[in-house]
Amino acid sequence: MLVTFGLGVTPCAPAQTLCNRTRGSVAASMNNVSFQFPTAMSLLEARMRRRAGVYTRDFPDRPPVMFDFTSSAASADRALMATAKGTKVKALRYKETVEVVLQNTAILGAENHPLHLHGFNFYVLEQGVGNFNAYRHVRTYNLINPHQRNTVAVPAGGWAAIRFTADNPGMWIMHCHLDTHLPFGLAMAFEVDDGPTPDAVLPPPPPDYPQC
Ligand SMILES: *[C@@H]1O[C@H](CO)[C@@H](O)[C@H](O)[C@H]1NC(C)=O
Ligand SMILES: [Cu+2]
Repeated sequence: MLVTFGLGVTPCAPAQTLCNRTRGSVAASMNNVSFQFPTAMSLLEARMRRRAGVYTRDFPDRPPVMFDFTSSAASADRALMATAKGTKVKALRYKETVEVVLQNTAILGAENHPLHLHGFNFYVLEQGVGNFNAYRHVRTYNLINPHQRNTVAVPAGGWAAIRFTADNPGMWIMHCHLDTHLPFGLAMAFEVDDGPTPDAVLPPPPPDYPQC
């Protein structure tokens, strides 16, 4: 996957105070989706109950629009700032190998974001400044002894390539660990299938699990 992330703008919600009616409010997004936390129930509960309408499985593998992600022109381009909202997950098969190139954008200013993945450790294969370029950068991947992490501070205006094996069934959020960026929507989630054996199936919550 190629996942762009950074700041943007969403229109004000009808009842939203402290929002500039003409310009909208600051948001953040991954692949142009500003993550909306579900309110009816958690993602994990919706997965368990197979409840429709809480999330969708259409988190995109690529940014919907390709542009010069880290250029100063992108930082002030109002056409790029608008961000869609959604509660979208990427569905993964059990034990699928996942490579994600995390690409910061300069929209409203490039910034260092510590991206954290729940449920897995990943390998950091390579990182750099500017735009990721598959022709130049894939051959520089460290496939011998890469660092294993659960958080990567992607360089401001740069990128990091990570890999992990989806061997942990469940619903796992990947998000910016700067606390203010999480409600802005700098998040997405992976939905990982159960595996073929009983020890690879996520058990249901215990009967006495506290209710919200
Ligand atoms: C993001 O989505 C919004 C709303 O659908 C759209 O107007 C905008 O052009 C998109 N921007 C990018 C960079 O994909
Ligand atoms: Cu951030």
